[in-house]
Amino acid sequence: MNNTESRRITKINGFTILKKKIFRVLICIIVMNTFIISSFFVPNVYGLQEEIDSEFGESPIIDGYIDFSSNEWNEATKVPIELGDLPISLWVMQDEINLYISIQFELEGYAHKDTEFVGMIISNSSSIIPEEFLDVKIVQFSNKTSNDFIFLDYNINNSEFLNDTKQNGMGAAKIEGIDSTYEFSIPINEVGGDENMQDVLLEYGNMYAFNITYGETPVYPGGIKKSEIVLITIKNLSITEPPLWDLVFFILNIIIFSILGILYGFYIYKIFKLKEKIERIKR
Ligand SMILES: [Ca+2]
Ligand SMILES: [Ca+2]
Repeated sequence: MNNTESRRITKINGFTILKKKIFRVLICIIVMNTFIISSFFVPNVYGLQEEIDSEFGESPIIDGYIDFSSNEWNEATKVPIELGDLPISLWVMQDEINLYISIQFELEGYAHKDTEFVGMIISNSSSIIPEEFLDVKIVQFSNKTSNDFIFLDYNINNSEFLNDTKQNGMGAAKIEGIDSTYEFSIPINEVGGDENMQDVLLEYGNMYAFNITYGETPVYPGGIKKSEIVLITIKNLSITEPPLWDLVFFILNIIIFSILGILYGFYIYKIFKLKEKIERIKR
């Protein structure tokens, strides 16, 4: 190979390396652009909804009255949210058996209708797609002056609100002057009327979408005038267990698995010994 040929080959190799480098840089640019552009188009499922973590606390009395003298709802997670153009206070807490939700807002006297209601349409999961909302709890006023109301439990089938065969949970409310106070309790880990899945099963540690609704006429869902979806996470029961139990459980696990390991080792050892014995007899 003469010098000219050698220079030509070096040049070709250099050009090939350069082409490879350019190709790699181009691939990197395309991948980065695809990532950046796609991030604008991936729907942010949780981004728009307020996320609320439930807190453990002393069970409130569901009577439509917040008893501050007994520190009722003291441990609740309290968040302000906008129900359309209506600012409300949303309080969330739980004990071992129920999730508790309180909704409070102010309306001028003339704006409080006799048939005011507040409801919660509950999703089967954290998904906010309409098909996932299956369970409805409503406190419906029939007369605000005499404070007459009823608690209603519905299930949704093809967008139609159907009465549950059995009501699960409780709800109560009070309208005093400009103040409306609603209190709800919903069982955790319990399915009511489960033959037809009439309630959503709220499980510890899971997040659920709640559509908080306000309306003025007892027609559902047509009477709903304002609503807002929030995501509520039910706190895990195990978090409240004393750490001592976790430690005891951990130690017990180690002991049990150590014993099993020793027994298994002994078993293998015996098999080998038996094998040796058989071979000796054969000889
Ligand atoms: Ca109360
Ligand atoms: Ca229901």
